[in-house]
This record gives sequence, structure tokens and C-alpha cells, in this order.
Amino acid sequence: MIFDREHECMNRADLKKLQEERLRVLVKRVYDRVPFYKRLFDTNGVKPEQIRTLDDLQRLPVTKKHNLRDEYPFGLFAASMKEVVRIHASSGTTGKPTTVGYTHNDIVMWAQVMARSLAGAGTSEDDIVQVAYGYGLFTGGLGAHYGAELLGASVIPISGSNTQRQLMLMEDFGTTVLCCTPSFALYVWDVAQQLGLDVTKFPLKVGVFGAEPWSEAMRHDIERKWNIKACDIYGLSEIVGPGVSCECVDAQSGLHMADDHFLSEIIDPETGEVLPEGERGELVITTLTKEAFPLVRYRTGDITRLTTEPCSCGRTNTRMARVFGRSDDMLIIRGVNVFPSQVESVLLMSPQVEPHYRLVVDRRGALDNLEVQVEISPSLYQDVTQGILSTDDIAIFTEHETLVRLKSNIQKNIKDVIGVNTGVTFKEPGSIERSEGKAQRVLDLREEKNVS
Ligand code: DLL
Repeated sequence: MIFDREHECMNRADLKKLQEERLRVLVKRVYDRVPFYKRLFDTNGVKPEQIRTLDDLQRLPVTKKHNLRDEYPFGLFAASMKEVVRIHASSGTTGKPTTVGYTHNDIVMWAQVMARSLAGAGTSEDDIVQVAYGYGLFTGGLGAHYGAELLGASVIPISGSNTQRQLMLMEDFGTTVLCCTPSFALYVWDVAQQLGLDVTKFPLKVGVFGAEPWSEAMRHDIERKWNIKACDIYGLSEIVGPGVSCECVDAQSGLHMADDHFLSEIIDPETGEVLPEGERGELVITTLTKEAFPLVRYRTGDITRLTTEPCSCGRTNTRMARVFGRSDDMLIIRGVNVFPSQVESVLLMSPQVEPHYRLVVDRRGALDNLEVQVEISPSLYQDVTQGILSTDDIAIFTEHETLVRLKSNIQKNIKDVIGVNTGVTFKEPGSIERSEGKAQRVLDLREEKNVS
């Protein structure tokens, strides 16, 4: 279903006109209301009236995450607190979070783009939507909630965690759409196996998964395990939360951006230069309609590609490729750039290991060392431990013939795909910590050493 045909299928020339009209209003708003942006325009010798077309935008520098932190908590708000009806904040692990505010109109717009996303992913008023993203300062829960309600679906606001309860309600209430992180979807499936539940018999038909990078191989794994279609949804709190872009269930071929609200560019993360359509680089977004927390050329840190080729589903808006990773999650191992999602794709090629893994980076002498820890499948585990009483015996994992062969295969495949030699350590099923929100895939011990 197409929720907002007028904007989702708009002729691209009309869309450009609409974006430019909105851009002109936006630059005036931030110049007049946000001292940070007034300074930025003035220092760069740009007057708001000079920004008339999309190309003019490049006269302005980008806004970075640290600019948001410097203005903590409300310095970048372009509306008075009287007009602000909601505050969310990013899940910053160190120091103060990044605060974002919404006026009533912002909340309405967010619900609309989320409703679009969910409709594109195959949701309608007939569906029962289980929102298993966290509710709270994190935007996942409330974002999906308001969008699903606007669509007229029946919402189960269960929030994250409570894995067994998720399964009970899913079965008893007949959930048809599940919204959560892909890693949580895998965790819930694991628990279903332990409980002996056949989830493929559940009425669930689609999952709207996002908030963390995941690979195409992970999609196939989740779709097979749950017997559903899994659609990728993207967003970030600074821009609005989930709903910036989402895949349609018909084509599952790139995430449709809400172009009438968010203007996207791709830049080279090193040089900041704007790249031509189709090239991979860092996504930069300008919010065209936000009132309380508008951002001009915000560097998202996310690495992707854009295309304006129309989709077979009939939508004409820009499509964004699955996020490859965050520029700050990119590991540099002995000079080679490595994204965790690349390692994930290789691991998922092997049915003998599970999609539960962790990358541990350390420094041995002057050399970076990457160790991939991955759980072996329960059936392989059973095979290799047969007849052995104590599974504490690490030798089973290091000396067993099948595991030695498997390890050398995985190491070879990783070397072929990413070009670095890695260590591979097998773990018992269930031993790598499961995530109820965003998965923590990387443990970088080099940082600790740098600090000391
Ligand atoms: O994660 C908003 C969200 C909630 C998106 C629910 C989708 C679903 P933040 O906590 O601010 O907001 O984190 C934003 O998460 O810059 C990306 O690096 C990453 N991210 C979000 N969606 C995806 C995705 C929410 N589909 C940061 N694929 C973003 C890859 C994603 N990474």
C-alpha cells in the first residue's frame, strides 16, 4: 500500500521544486532562530537569501555531531520550549546525550513518515503490530507506535526485552508485523527454539527491522527462520528517529527516503566533497520541514549509496542502499578498512555457525589483530562434544577435525572478501551475549591501551 501517493510517487521535477521551496523557508528559520547557524552563515559569508536552489546548499558547511554536543541541551532548538511537545535523546555511551526536540507539527510529520514506511513494508489497518523497539528516550518505540496508529493498525506497545512474553503475545494476539532490531529478532527466535515453539506457524508476515547495521545474508537468515519478509528501516534521532527511509516489501531493493522532508547528499567522508549519484560515501541530511530541531547538512556518519532511479513498486523517491556501517565503526586493521557487516556476510555463508558473533580487536606489538568470535550451530556442537563429559575442555574447539576445517574455510573466505588475516574462535551456542536493543559487535581493546 502507498500511504502518501502524492509525495511518494511525485514527479522528480515537481519534487525538486517542492524541496527548494522548503529549503528557502528552512534556511531563513535557522538563520533567524538559531545563533549557531547565524554564526555559521556569517562566518562563511552566506546570506539566507542566497540559498535558493539545491546546488546553493553546498555553499554551507556541514553540521557535525560535536556541534550538537557543544549546544547541549537545547542550544540548537529553533522553537520556544512552549512550542516543544516532546524531547528525545540519543543513547550516548559516554558523557552527555544529544538532545532533540519536536513541536506538535514535527510529531505529526514523524508519524506520517513512519506510517509511510510501515505501509511500504506491507502494513495496513488490518494488521497487529508488535512494537518491540525500546520506548523511552530512544526514538524506536514511540516512532513506530505513532506511525502504526496513524495507519490504523492495532498496536502492541510491548517495548524491548521480555523475550518469552514477546512470543506469548505474538502467538496469543496473532501479531502480523514485528518491529525491533534485527539482532533482537534473532534472539527471540533462539528463545522460541528453546521453548519448542514453531514460529513459522505464527501469523507473523513481516518484520520492520533497523536501528543497527545488518547484512543481506542476515536478512535471508531471519526470513527463513521466521518465515516472513524482513524489511530494513533507517533513521536517527537527530533527524527524527525511524522513518527517514524504509524498504518496500514489493521490491526490497533499497530504502525509500521521505524526500519531501529530508534532503540527502553523499559526501566523501575524508575530503567532504559531494559525490555523484551512485557512489558510496557518508550520508548527509538536511531536514526540510522540521520546526523544533532543524538541521542543515548534518553528517550522519552512515556509509551508503543513493539512486533516484524509480523503483518497480511505483515510488519515485530517492532510494538509499542498506547502510554498510558507520564511518566511526569502521575498523582499520593493518591499514585495511573493515566493516563488521562484511565479516557478518562471510560468517552467514556457513550454515555450521550462528549469526551470533563478536569482533575483538587488539594490538600485538605494533600490529593490529582481529579475532572473530562466533558461535557454532547447536547440531555441530552436539556432534563435536559427543561422548565428552566436560565441555570446559577447550581442546574440543581447537583440535576437533571438523572445527579445524571449518575454521580454515572461514579464515580463507574472510581473507578473500576483506583482505586481512583474522583469528577465528568458536564459541558454544548461547555463549555470546544477546542483544535486546542494538547489538554490540565490536570490542576494541586498542582504545583502552591508547588511554593508559
Ligand atoms: O536507531 C532510530 C531507529 C529506530 C532507526 C528504530 C530504525 C529503527 P539512533 O539511536 O539515534 O536512532 O541511532 C541512529 O543507528 O546513524 C545508524 O548508524 C544506525 N541505524 C539506524 N537504522 C539503521 C539501519 C535510531 N537500518 C544510528 N541500518 C544511525 C544500519 C542503522 N544502521
